This record gives sequence, C-alpha cells and structure tokens, in this order.
Amino acid sequence: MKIEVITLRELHMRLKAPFETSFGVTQDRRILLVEVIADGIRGWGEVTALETPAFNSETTDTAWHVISDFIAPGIVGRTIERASELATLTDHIRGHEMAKAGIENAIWDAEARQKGAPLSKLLGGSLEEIACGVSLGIRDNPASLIAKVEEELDHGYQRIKLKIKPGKDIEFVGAVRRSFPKAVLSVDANSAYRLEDALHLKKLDEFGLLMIEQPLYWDEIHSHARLQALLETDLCLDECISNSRHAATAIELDACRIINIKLGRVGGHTSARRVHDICSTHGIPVWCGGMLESGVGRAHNIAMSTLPGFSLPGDISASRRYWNEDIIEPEVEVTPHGTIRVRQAPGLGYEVRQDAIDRLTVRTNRWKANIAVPAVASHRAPSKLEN
Ligand code: OSB
Ligand code: MG
Repeated sequence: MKIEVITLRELHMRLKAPFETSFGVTQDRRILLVEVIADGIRGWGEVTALETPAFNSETTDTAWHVISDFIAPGIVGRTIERASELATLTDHIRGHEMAKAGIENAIWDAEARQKGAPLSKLLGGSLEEIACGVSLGIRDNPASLIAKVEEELDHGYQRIKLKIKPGKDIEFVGAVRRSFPKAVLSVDANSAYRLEDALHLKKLDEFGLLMIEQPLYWDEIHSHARLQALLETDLCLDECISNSRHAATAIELDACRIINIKLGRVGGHTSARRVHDICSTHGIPVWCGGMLESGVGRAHNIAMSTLPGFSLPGDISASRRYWNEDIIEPEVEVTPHGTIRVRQAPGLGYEVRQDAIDRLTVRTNRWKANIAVPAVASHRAPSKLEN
C-alpha cells in the first residue's frame, strides 16, 4: 500500500448537551479527522484528543502540531504492507498516542476496504453484535440523575456509568442504586481522588458496582494497587494505560481487575490489540471506552469491540445521544436490547458524509506523495499544504 495523500481536517461539532466530568464541561468539540488515500483507496480515522489537556496531556492542537510537523511528513509517500506497520514507523515519536492513532486507524480502514473485508474481521474480531452502555455526566442533583438513568435503561442500555467527583459521589450513586436495585452500575472519577480518600471511596462498596474507573492519579498505576487492596469493588484503569506494557504492569501489581481500552489513548488498533491480548491471557475483562467521538471514531470503536475479550458493555452509544447530525451514513443505532449490530460492509462499514464534513471543517492540511494522484482519488484539488 502506497500512502499517496493524507488530509487532516478540524471540524467543529456541538454536542446536544454539555457533558460534565470531574475535570470540566465539554460541549463544543473540535474534532480532527484523518483521511488517507493509499493505492487510490480512501480510509478514515479520528483523533480522540479533547480540547484541553485535562483527560490526558494531548489536545486538539497538540495533535494537529504532531501530525502536521512529524507524523504526516514522515509517512506520506511510503509503501507499507499493512497498517500494523505504522506503529513501528512512528515509534520514535514519544507519547502523542491519540495523534498516532488517528493516522494508523485511517490506514487500517483503507487496508480493510482494499481487501474488501470489514475492519472488524481484519482486526481479528468475531462478535457480530456488541454490548453497549452509556456514560452519564455529572448532574446538579440526584433527582435529575435518576431521571436520566431511567431514560437510558428504557432505551435498553446494558450498563450505566455515572461520572463522579468529590461532593457528587456517595449521595448520587446511593440514590441511583436505591431507585434501580438491579441495574448494572459503574462509576468513573477521572482521577479526582487521592489515596488518602480510600476510606471515603470504600463507601462505594455497598452499592454493588461493576467497577470504579480511574479514581486516582491519571498517570500512576502503583497507588491504584494500594487502593484495590482496600476495596471490594473492582477497579478499572482508563487514563493510566497508554500501551500493553502499562497493562502488564497494572495486572502484575493487581492495580485493577478490569481495563478500559480506548483506541486513541493506546495509539491505535495495533496497540489496542496487544492490550486486549495481554488482558485475555490474564483473564482480565476489557471494554471499549469513548471520548465523545464523531461517527468515524465510533465506527472504529465498534470494529475493535468485536475482539473476543470485549466481554463487558462499552461506552459506545447511538449517534443520536450526542449529535443532532452525525457525519457517517447510516448513523450508529442501538437495538432495544442495548446492542449494536456490526455492519459487514468493507472497512468501517459506514460511509463518511462528505457534504457534512465540508460544511463543518474549519481548517485543512494536506500532504501528497511526489506522484500523480489519480483524479478520482481526491475530491478537491490537493495542494501541498492548505491552511
Ligand atoms: O473517562 O471515559 C472517560 C468522555 C470524555 C473524556 C473521558 C471519558 C468520557 C466518557 C464518555 O466517559 C464516553 C462516551 O464517549 O460516551
Ligand atoms: Mg474513563
């Protein structure tokens, strides 16, 4: 596969409602999309960095910089056998997993389309229907949270995750648990607590939660091991797992008993597969995390979630929960029993809506190999660098 053209776009998309986590409120998304053309075949990827460095250290702008100045110039014009080689080509760039994943995943989509195979199959996935849960942002009061939980359970979602932070935790989770004694519930603190809060967090044990996600430092595994030893509830790590070595460390230290895999956070499909495999070897269940993605990122998440170790419901919900208008066709839909049926068309299995993308794009960068690009392969006259 010769990588002929890479196009990076920033899109502005507004979430239907503000989403509050322990680190802040998000509503206006600045989404980066990567489009590659390899051997005349187009593939799409999404960079899942947020606008601020509050989840991890990447942002929309750091990813724009790293892709524009380091990744894209280094790979355009190269010929590779398969998308899995990308990780080696970008290995010299420290960190910036989300930037790398945007590019690598676009090439995975192109490779799958070239082979006429669904991306899920190329990745080694086997599930044809995947289980879905929702992540609910922090709300003003328990009553409004309970109303939201009821609505999502009615839609069929199989697991409800509640975002928590100090002051909006025990009371809120307890109220939801009393209203829905049998619901599968989990919580996600996005690193809002410290090890000294262990006795406070231990109060969550009485609610029979499926897991407590990333309670402590975003980049620290060891303190989670100390906390896990004090709690009955399983811990799940999110922020502090950026690759399979981190996963191996966390498992060895018993820092968690569940791992959330986010494609962007671990640097793309190749690394995600390694994390998945290590977890499977050790009997650690995994599930797919979300980053308020557009349809492109959502479609990649669905493909990844078909790997056999994804035994818990992911944060992959219907397009319409987040967007008035998604940028893929058809939109992601969830069945009344809280699943997504995996589409079997080649690549992502969804088509990207060029009209919507053109309308939402606020800036574009493009790189092309020093060869004639077939006219059919590009929807606009490519220039070396557009800004
Ligand atoms: O920690 O899982 C998280 C959204 C933004 C940043 C971090 C997280 C989240 C979510 C949303 O929980 C999941 C989704 O996209 O539905
Ligand atoms: Mg999380």
